[in-house]
Amino acid sequence: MKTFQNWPDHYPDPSWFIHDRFGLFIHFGLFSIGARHEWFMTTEEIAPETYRETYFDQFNPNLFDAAVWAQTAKDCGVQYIVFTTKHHEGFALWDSEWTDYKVTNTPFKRDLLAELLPAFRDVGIKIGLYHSLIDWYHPHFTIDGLHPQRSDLAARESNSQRDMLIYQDFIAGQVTELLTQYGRIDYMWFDFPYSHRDWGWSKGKGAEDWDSSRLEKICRTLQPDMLINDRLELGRGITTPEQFQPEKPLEKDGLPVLWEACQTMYGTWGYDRDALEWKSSDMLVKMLIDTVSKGGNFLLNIGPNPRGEIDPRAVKRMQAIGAWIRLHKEAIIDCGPSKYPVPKDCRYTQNGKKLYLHVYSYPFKHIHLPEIADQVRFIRFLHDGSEIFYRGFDPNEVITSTEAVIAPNDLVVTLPVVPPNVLIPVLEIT
Ligand code: H79
Repeated sequence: MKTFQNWPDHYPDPSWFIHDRFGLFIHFGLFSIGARHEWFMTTEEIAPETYRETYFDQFNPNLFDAAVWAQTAKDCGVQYIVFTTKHHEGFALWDSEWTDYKVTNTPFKRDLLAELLPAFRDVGIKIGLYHSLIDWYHPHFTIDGLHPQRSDLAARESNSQRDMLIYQDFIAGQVTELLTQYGRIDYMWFDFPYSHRDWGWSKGKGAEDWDSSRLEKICRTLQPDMLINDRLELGRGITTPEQFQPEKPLEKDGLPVLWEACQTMYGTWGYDRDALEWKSSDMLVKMLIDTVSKGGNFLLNIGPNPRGEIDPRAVKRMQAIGAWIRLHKEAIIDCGPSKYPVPKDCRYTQNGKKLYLHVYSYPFKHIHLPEIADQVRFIRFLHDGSEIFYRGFDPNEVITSTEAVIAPNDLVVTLPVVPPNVLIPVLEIT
């Protein structure tokens, strides 16, 4: 097994995660009804009681069909999901015994999680659970700079009556339910905005506040094979940069790091009706490739609407990505970075001896591939399997040739003038 700086020996084998490379994040909750930034409870300083009065009785996603979500995800080519069991707002999407602020008490009545997970397992997609360490609803969660009531002095004074030890039992209890009553869980994704601990009038919270060691122990005991992200802030677990593509493979102390790029389609995570910055399908596929070329997983987010349907704008992108993946799976799944110098506007991914060149910007007929000639026997387009001609160094070449002189271990491939009809063309180099 490969060694990663953030994956200790006593943690379970993460091979499936590295193999799978592509997951789907799903953000769903009361915030979906607000249809704007999923943090609006905080940014608009809406008190928990007001938020509950406004949205709780409106939660009724009666078009929700777990099988449809699962099939849409399957057709998109994702291998695992991460689903929000509880976001910062504190609303539970399963039938928790620890709270009455839960899906089964809304007009919807059904245990959404209990329907969701089997549907995804049925189509062969693995299960990750997102769970927020922050809870803006729980009466014992102390008010801090990220809390909706941060500027409400009377509310802040209530901190003297709030006891995080009680909250610790609550979150431990809820996590225990999730890991005992819903079958095999493959991945636990705790959330805390760790880069924003000093936001607002007081410091945010950290590992001591929710007793991360206890939560980790619960995970390790109840689901020994389950992977876990690093937001318990214990210095281990999968690193999960949000809406940020690193420049090169992540490493720490000279060792590679297990990591996952978490990306949105339009900048926020929940259903955001009026979002303007929708990324194109082309850009999303490029981000997927870029991530794998740097040794990471790509976790692409959707925010279903309050009727329980995936927005057509998201479905369109998922279908386009799926169409690309159908023809280019080999260049993503089980692939990682390559050591060869990469040509301009391209990315390499590699699986063993198979090398894949992803062509982001279609060139003027030729691409120069440095330092690779001695490795190459055949080059073809991946999408249709057709042969691509290439030439290498020729000691007898006349310098006045109209073609560039090629360095000894370099190759030049000749692409057809008319680009193939795929989002990103890929050359398979063997
Ligand atoms: O669940 C998604 C986000 O809601 C959550 N994590 C992902 C997976 C997340 N939490 N924090 N952050 C993302 C980044 C924090 C941004 C903040 Fe802000 C800056 C919080 C407060 C200032 C953004 C801007 C939210 C409110 C204002």
